[in-house]
Amino acid sequence: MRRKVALITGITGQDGSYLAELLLKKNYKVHGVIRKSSSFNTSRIDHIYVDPHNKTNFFLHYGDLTDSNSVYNIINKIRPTEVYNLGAQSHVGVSFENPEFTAEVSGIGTLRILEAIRFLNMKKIKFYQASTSELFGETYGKNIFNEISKFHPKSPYGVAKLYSYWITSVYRESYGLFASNGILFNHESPRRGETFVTRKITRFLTKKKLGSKEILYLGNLNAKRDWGHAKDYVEMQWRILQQKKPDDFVIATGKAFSVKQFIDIASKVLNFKIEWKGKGLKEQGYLIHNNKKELIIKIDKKYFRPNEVDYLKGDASKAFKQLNFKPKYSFKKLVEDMVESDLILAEKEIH
Ligand code: NAP
Ligand code: F7E
Repeated sequence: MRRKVALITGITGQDGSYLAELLLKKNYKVHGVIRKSSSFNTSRIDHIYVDPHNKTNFFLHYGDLTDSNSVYNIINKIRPTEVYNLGAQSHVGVSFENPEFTAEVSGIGTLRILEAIRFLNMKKIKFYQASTSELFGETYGKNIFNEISKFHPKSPYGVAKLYSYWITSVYRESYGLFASNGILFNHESPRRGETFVTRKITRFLTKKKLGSKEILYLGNLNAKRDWGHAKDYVEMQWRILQQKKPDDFVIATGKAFSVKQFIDIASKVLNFKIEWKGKGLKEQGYLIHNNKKELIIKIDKKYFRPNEVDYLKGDASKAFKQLNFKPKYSFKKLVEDMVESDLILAEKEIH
């Protein structure tokens, strides 16, 4: 049997880096697509990179999801057995500022890969699409979403991903491709981008622990999300492609916490106590320590989105049953992992 060869778009991102590690451990040859950038963008994968002049199972290729030729050429050259499409403009807030770019990358980018697979007649490739809980958006009175819930995206990002979800399904049904969607709810880790709310909070609080004088400006503190750990979730991406048949799966923890609750729990890990005062745009967070009160968290309107998704909680029953999904990280363990890692980073930055 041919050795498994994976192609990962978005390999420099949070999930791409964990997935690459996982697949290397499983003895895959792993190829990743990286974008040309004027400054280094490979910090999450530097530890697994080996100069290709030496023996390695890990290879990087310049390409871009907005460039059909690069997508086609890479797939043609590598002839992967599995393709994980994790590349995206993945920031919901930014998608309102760059909607067209978001559509090109997070929507049409998926079509470019599927078309390359079809043109090359590589029907044996297994294709994974990184779909998202942002497909849901509106609750319609329900407090939990599964594979058959109604979609109603609320951002250009959500709409771009909706296109990707459906084109994946259409190529599966029309051309018999092994093409599956993982509808993943929020997942975080010490490698989460620093402009996503969880990492923004853990970076801030850990620097505060070491004496920083900064103030944290946030948007909607009452938004609730179903937060899991990226390490648990990339394992499910792999398992989705190991199924006998292509299919779509929700991956979620089934528990939702607010941004404010995330702050409270992260603070507790650092032996901090936060006192909340005021309401709405006037809400403020005070750090209580040594009998002193310090104003450390304020609201800034600019972090609200034009259309907010207030509440997301997932029902992953199908994944629990079919993929034997058993997350290793609870919400508390996830927060602890992020805080502990950012504390080490903050200490390094000081010295
Ligand atoms: P991330 O950290 O933002 O990583 C995104 C990756 O996409 C980066 O490697 C980025 O490259 C790459 N990328 C951006 N534009 C590209 C382009 N034009 N061509 C090729 N690659 C491009 O995202 P993540 O959190 O790992 O998420 C992975 C995937 O899952 C994304 O598709 C995301 O939308 C989806 N998703 C994420 C979550 C979550 O909670 N994390 C939940 C559901 C779905 P650079 O490093 O060069 O920017
Ligand atoms: O926001 C609120 C914000 O940007 C979470 C992406 O991985 O998960 C992610 O999208 C919540 C939202 O993630 C700030 O309004 C408050 O309600 O961390 P986030 P997201 O929008 O849920 C989904 C599943 C994906 O697919 C996406 O790719 O927190 N919030 N204050 C804030 N958010 C940010 N970023 N910054 C704030 O200051």
